[in-house]
Amino acid sequence: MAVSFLLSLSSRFLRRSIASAGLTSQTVEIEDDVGTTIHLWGPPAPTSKPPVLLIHGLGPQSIWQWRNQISFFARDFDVYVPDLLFFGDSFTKSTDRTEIFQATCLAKLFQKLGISRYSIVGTNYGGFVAYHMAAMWPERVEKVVFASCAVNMSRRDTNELMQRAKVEKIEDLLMPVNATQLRKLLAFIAVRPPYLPDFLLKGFAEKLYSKSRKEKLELLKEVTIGKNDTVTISPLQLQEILIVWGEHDRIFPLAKAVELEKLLGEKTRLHVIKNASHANHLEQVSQFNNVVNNFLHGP
Ligand SMILES: *[C@@H]1O[C@H](CO)[C@@H](O)[C@H](O)[C@H]1NC(C)=O
Ligand SMILES: *[C@@H]1O[C@H](CO)[C@@H](O)[C@H](O)[C@H]1NC(C)=O
Ligand SMILES: *[C@@H]1O[C@H](CO)[C@@H](O)[C@H](O)[C@H]1NC(C)=O
Ligand SMILES: CC(=O)N[C@H]1CO[C@H](CO)[C@@H](O)[C@@H]1O
Repeated sequence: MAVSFLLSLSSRFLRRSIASAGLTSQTVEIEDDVGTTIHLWGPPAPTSKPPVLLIHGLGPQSIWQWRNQISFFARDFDVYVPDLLFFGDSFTKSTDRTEIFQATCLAKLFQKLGISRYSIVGTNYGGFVAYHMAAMWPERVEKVVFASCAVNMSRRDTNELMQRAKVEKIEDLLMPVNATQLRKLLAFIAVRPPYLPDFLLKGFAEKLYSKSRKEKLELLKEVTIGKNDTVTISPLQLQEILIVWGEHDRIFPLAKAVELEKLLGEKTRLHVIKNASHANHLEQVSQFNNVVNNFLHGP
């Protein structure tokens, strides 16, 4: 486990496996006046396969987070894996740090790529972005998968999470800087976290969020979802929606998923993955992939 985990963190290893799935590294200027550049992995040109966008969460680089999905979905879909702003090689000169701005930039990206209709799979923070894309452009977004993402969270959920984690600031859990903090985060996102010695965890923690850390903290602070005492989102009426959740998720408890299923509307269904936590797409890979694949292929 530890060996494959370490190997997968190697950029060269990751890039080779992504390249063998037919994806290339691309950089697209979104708006010259604001200075927004998005880096993504995707097919060199659109094919006849349906496009699917995988949006990563807070954490390591996008292709690491989706490393067990990319090749699998690339068989039947045109898979696009963007880096959200201030992750990987994407950045902006704009001072807007909301997830709504991330959603707007991704929508512009796909317009520029000439892709008019696509499905989205978003995990964690990426699900917040997916929600806004689906709500703002229902004619472009076909199906949506919310993977471990409580778009119906309120300030109370955030407070309860901080209590569970015994932290005073949410970034002390979600953006660890040392081995102790990263070990805690791993225990929150995986049922069986990989065992890694402190010196390695320290190295990862130092590397993980050091690039653009200031801006990433601003992103966390400016998320509009979960800032209010009441839920602020409305149901998505037009899309088929799949919610995928780990039974033992300690970031967003399963009860949120059950509430979310009710909230989002009639076209929503929930799949619970047993013996898995927040990072269930990495913990129970084949179940996650099959469930999402069936949903994307479905009517
Ligand atoms: C880890 O970092 C946090 C926040 O900076 C700090 O409070 C804590 O003492 C650190 N822990 C160790 C073991 O260095
Ligand atoms: C928060 O909720 C209140 C009503 O409880 C509403 O007036 C306000 O606009 C909401 N804020 C956001 C950012 O949605
Ligand atoms: C739960 O999953 C872990 C791997 O994440 C595995 O090691 C363990 O055997 C599983 N337990 C059960 C009861 O299936
Ligand atoms: C925090 C919050 O408002 N959560 C909501 C999530 O969705 C359910 C179902 O509609 C609501 O009952 C919750 O209040």
